[in-house]
Order: sequence, then C-alpha cells, then structure tokens
Amino acid sequence: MKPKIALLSRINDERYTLNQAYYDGLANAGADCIILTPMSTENLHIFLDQCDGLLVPGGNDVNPKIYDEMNDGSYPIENEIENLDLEAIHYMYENKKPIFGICRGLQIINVAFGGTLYQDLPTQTNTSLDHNYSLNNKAPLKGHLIDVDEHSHLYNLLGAEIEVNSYHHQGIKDLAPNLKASAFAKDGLVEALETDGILAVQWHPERMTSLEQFQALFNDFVSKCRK
Ligand SMILES: [Mn+2]
Repeated sequence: MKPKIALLSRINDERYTLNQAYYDGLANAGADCIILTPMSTENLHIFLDQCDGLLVPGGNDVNPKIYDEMNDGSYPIENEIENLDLEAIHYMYENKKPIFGICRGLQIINVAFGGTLYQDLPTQTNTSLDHNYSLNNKAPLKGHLIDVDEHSHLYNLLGAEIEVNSYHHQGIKDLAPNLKASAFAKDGLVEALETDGILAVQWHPERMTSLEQFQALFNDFVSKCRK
C-alpha cells in the first residue's frame, strides 16, 4: 500500500488553503496525502494514527507568544493553525513517525521544542542577505547558497554547498535543545535542521522539484514513511 501522509492546512483570506506543489512532491514520490484542518485534539489523533508521516508546510508567521515574546513584526497570526501544527508535531514525534518541515514548518518545529525565532530578519539582524529574494524577484529556483554539515543526513541528499530559494522574513534565533542545525546560509542563519525522525528546511523544495536534488528530499521522506 502507498504510504499515507498528513498535510496540514493553512488559512488565507478566510479560506483553508495548501499550495498544490506540496502534494505533487509527495505524490511523485509515491505517497497518498490527506489534508487536515483545525479540529479537536481527540479527532486529530485518530486521523494521525492512520497516517505514516507528517508534512508541516509553509504558511504565515508563528505567534511569538508561544516563545514568550511580544509581537515585533510578526504578521499575520492564525491561532487555530498554531494549535493544529503544535499538536500534530508533538503527537507524530511521540509516535516516532517521520516529520518533514518546510519554511514555517521548520520555524514551528523549532518553537514546538522550545526554540525561538527572529520575528523580522531585516530589522532584527545585520544580515546583508535578502531572505525574501525569491519572492521579491519571482525566482523560485534562485535565492542564496547554503553550506550543508557533512555529518548530517541532508549532506547525503544535497552535498556540501547548494543554492536554495528563499521566501522568508523570520528565521531561527535559538535552536531548540533536541534539534541539530544541518545547513546554514552564508550569514550564519540556520537553513535546515534534523533529529531522529525530523528533517526541516527553511527554503521551499516543493518549488524546485524540477531539480533532481530537491525532489530527492520528498523521495527520502516518503521512503522513511514506508518503513
Ligand atoms: Mn533563506
């Protein structure tokens, strides 16, 4: 049977939404997907019990209250989505099922395990990189270089240095204690993290699957969900 992957919905303009590219990356890797909307914890667990893995996609900013900060450039906030993401991440992690985080997915995974975020990179860091390059230039295959840790799992998929796209204005400040950074932008910002069962990236590989290495991230995740 094909692996079943839970994809978490987003809210935009009073619609539940999810970009089709996430689905395509997983479907091309041989998985079936179910999109989960906010719901009671009890039923969320019942749905997740049926799934072999969890993809936490991109979305809006993480509510800084979760990491005990006042709002300073985080917008917009969707509290129902915060609860959905946090509950699903903790439940799948406890049940030892693979989790793949993308963009906001990486950020909320870090926050779920006790990490913090820069709420707005241009105003809160002295970086000279444009981490919103791909959005500003409508360039889904262009952004900035990253260095991948040679001792990481990600290194097997991407190699030592590769260009990734960049569609974010927030980023990891303090990494959660149980997570390991596995790639960095040239300004030092964490661009990927991993720990047992979790791999998360700050860029959008679902928009780069025309390049083999980025479809490989979906193939790798789905193969882990098969086990
Ligand atoms: Mn970036």
